[in-house]
Amino acid sequence: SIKAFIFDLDGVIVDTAIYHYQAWRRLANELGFDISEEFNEQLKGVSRMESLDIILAHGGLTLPDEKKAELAAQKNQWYLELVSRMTSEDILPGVANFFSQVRKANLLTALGSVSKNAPLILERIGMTEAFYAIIDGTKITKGKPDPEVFTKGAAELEVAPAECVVFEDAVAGVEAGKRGGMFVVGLGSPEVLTQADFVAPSLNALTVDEVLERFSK
Ligand code: B16
Ligand code: MG
Repeated sequence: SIKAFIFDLDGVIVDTAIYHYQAWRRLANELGFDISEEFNEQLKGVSRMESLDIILAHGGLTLPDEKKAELAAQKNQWYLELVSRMTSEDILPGVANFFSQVRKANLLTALGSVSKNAPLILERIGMTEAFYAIIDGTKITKGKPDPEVFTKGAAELEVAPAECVVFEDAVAGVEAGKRGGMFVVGLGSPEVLTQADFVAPSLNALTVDEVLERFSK
């Protein structure tokens, strides 16, 4: 039976993708090219350095590692300026209600985010206490679509992967959950999140009972 829900952060609990995009775009512009919002889609759920590599390739640039570290740090500084203004108002619609149902159902909760800034964001929005386990970018060696971020979450909760449901908005994240042996609810479009067990537009469109019924055998 299902014992735990594991949540992605960006795109599920909050929408920080827009801040990542603004900061990466500022960096690309300084380097002499631009990135579109559509291009930004492929950066969702991908680690900071991997994102930088994708952006530099898009701009046709090859740079030494020291320069890349400098650029990633600059982007993060701009990103943090945006994140530091976040409050509980930035929690996505339906999240608070969904979490109160999760508590009533006595389910365990974990965060599975590749972001090194995840703990800071949870503090800003006042949701640190909503998670029994927090797995972030500092605790993993491989980003999504590797399942590490989710399997570590299950291990910390002391539950089996088959007892977990992952909530994910990114293609790489859905793949990570499936590779980890978990049930995956995709949040977004079914045409995009084809590997998910089922897809809903957002947590606002779901009830905990509905999710549990889908995966009860
Ligand atoms: P940081 P998630 C991911 O968060 C973002 O989707 C992705 O765009 C970002 O590059 C990555 O975190 C790393 O973030 O630079 O803050 O360490 O979707 O796994 O919650
Ligand atoms: Mg996400």
